[in-house]
Amino acid sequence: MKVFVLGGDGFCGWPCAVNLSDAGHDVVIVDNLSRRKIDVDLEVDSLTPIATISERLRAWEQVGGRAMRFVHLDIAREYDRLLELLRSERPEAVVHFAEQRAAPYSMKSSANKRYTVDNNVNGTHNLLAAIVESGLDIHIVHLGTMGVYGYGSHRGATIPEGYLTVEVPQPDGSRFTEKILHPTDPGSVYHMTKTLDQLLFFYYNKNDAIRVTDLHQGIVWGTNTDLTDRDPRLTNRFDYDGDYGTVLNRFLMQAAIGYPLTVHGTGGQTRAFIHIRDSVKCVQLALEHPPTSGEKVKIFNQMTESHQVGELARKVADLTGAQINYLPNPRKEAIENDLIVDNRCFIELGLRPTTLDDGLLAEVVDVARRWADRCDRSRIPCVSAWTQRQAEAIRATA
Ligand code: NAD
Ligand code: USQ
Repeated sequence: MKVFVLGGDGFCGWPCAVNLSDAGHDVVIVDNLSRRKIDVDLEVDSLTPIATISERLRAWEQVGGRAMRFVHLDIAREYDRLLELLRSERPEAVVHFAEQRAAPYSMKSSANKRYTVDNNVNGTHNLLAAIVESGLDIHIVHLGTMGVYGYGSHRGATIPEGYLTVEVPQPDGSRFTEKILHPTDPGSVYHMTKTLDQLLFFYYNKNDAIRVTDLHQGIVWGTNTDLTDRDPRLTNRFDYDGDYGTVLNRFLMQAAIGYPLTVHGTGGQTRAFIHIRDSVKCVQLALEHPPTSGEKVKIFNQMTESHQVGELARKVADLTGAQINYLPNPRKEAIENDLIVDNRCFIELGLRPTTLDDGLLAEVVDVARRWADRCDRSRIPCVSAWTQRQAEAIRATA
């Protein structure tokens, strides 16, 4: 099928595009390369050296991959070009990764907050409006986040896949049951944009019968897939800095360079995780099992296991001998939370999860060790504070 991969030059999007191409789909990558420009502005680089998008596409063809095309387009700002592209190419599906995805980056300043909201909400809305205006029946597969459910206490309840069944009391004492979108509880401006995306999908699905699969993805760890490992020019990015690096990959890189693992607070925060290889498989499964016409938004929890941050640090320390440093938390978040997640949809579709205990931690340590000399240690601390209070606590211990 013809598929657009919006944000196909990014960390999750690039291995996904390559995988879909390998599976026989006709892939068009649409990206404004903003992530590469943010690296330049932040004066930091991916730990792994990454080739330009043209070199990536050439390398993919040279290793025998089906040719992919690239369109340089900003989906949040270039509505007319996006509409024209949909009309001329007539894709059957669009995989939407094209958002500013870092919570700390979104909290750095009011300029960053406004950029994240403008970029993410406009981008998603432009896509929906353009699909309606094109008159085409295009399935959207969107990368959302587990963070829409929030990380307060769920009091031991299992987080369902998107919808919660509630009982509503009536004045006469009777009750009716209804399935509603699970209440949202975002923990950053970035996460908030994902909860707004959810509402946009709900509305356009109801009003225009747009078919949408929203993937509530956990934190992605790992770097490469078997396909991006085929040639150094296909290598995926590895973010380790305080703004874009995510917790497990950061710990693995820190262990590799002998930097004490940066646990925020007590490390009692529990989060959901998924390996990049499984992320790529899930997107393919979602694409190949679209909602039927008239079906409400399909929501899958795209995660394979939950862990506490402190427990992850201890695992990495046991594996590598790293020291652990408990730091004042720059974020305003619960000190500790439970997280029990229903992920049956993907398991029933045949996903066989790659777990942390499969020895892959060691594999990532190898990636991190290999490129350790590219690390700028001064960019490791997380300095983006959620409020003045957190900023003062960080300053006091600096
Ligand atoms: P990334 O920043 O590496 O990739 C995003 C890509 O989208 C970049 O190539 C960027 O240039 C492009 N982009 C951003 N705004 C755009 C615009 N307006 N027009 C065109 N292109 C634009 O991020 P990622 O880690 O690959 O994340 C991709 C998606 O997956 C995001 O929506 C993110 O919220 C979601 N997600 C990521 C993780 C994770 O751990 N990385 C976890 C859960 C969900
Ligand atoms: N953390 C540390 N030490 C660090 C970095 C982070 O203790 O050095 C803690 C944070 O305080 C937080 C947790 O680890 O409690 C997760 O932080 P993270 O940066 O790994 O993940 P997060 O900000 O939630 O964002 C990432 C992606 C985002 C995606 C989200 C999925 O950047 O795009 O949506 O994971 S989820 O976490 O399931 O919401």
